Amino acid sequence: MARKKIALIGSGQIGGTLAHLAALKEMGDVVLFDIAEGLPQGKALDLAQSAPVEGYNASLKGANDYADIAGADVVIVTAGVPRKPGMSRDDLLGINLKVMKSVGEGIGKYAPNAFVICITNPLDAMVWALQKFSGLPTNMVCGMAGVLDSSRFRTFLAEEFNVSVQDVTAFVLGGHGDTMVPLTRYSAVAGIPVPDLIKMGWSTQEKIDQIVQRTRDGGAEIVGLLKTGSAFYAPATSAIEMAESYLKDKRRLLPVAAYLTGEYGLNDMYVGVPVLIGENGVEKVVEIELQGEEKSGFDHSVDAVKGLMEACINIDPSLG
Ligand code: A3D
Repeated sequence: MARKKIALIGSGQIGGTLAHLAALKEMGDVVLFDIAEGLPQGKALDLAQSAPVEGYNASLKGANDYADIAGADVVIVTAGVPRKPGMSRDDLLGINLKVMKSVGEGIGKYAPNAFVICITNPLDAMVWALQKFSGLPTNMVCGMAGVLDSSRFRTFLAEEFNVSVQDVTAFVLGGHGDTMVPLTRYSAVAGIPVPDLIKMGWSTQEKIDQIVQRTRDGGAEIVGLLKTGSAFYAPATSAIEMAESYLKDKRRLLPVAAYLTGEYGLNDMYVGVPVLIGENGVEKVVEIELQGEEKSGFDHSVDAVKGLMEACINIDPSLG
């Protein structure tokens, strides 16, 4: 049986980490693509030289030509620019929209059967534009944000409760921005919901509110520390989890920026919702009943994403 092929569009901080993880996990052969000449080739060669030590079997190749991604089973897109201190994700829209056009066309031409995961920010608007530019089916194009945001939430909750991160589950929905919606009611330690843990005296509402805010600001906290770019280890790991669910038909239920056709009362847009990822890509959008502040928070987040989509249409009317 031929090995699977993983194409990574963008070979920067996240792209390089994705390649390393995909190789270590023997997910398939890896092609690193970038417009920067030498960067993908250099990273591919460096990673290939780690294979004898690690003992993994995967070919790694760097490329500046889209023809090299031909036949990819999974494509993960990180092409574009990341944030610097003081910038919001939305400030990246103008530059990254142009990048999505060339990337979408390249994928549409050379990897039309791939499962595509977009990571480029501002995420929800970029994955929407990428799907349109690529022409791929909407169930095969999705965005990574919720797995990362939920993982940040889980990390902080595990610290607060002083329990293993393995026992903490959490959901963060909505757009990947300052308006994202960490759902405390659906977050739990070994099945015990966070509101019950507060009643049991494990924490206070005030502390949980601070954790919710730290989760929302999780990306900015790292940008502020790094100063030269944004987070890359956890974003890469999160996208790999989604890719594995597709390649191995794991049927994981994950928070993902998915295309909506009436779910949550929304149409023709991408936003973070729980979905099932299996061999057919995004197989199902799970509609949970949002209450009170959850609903108003989600609506507010959706409005922010719609505003970004409008800004995209103003720049490129073909998206309208
Ligand atoms: P970086 O290390 O700068 O890598 C981006 C790469 O894209 C660079 O190597 C560029 O040369 C390359 N590139 C630029 N234009 C093109 C093009 N037209 N075609 C192909 N490659 C191109 O950034 P990074 O890896 O740190 O971040 C990548 C993106 O992910 C940024 O937009 C970040 O904002 C975003 N990001 C998203 C999340 C989410 O949770 C959604 C988290 C962290 C970062």
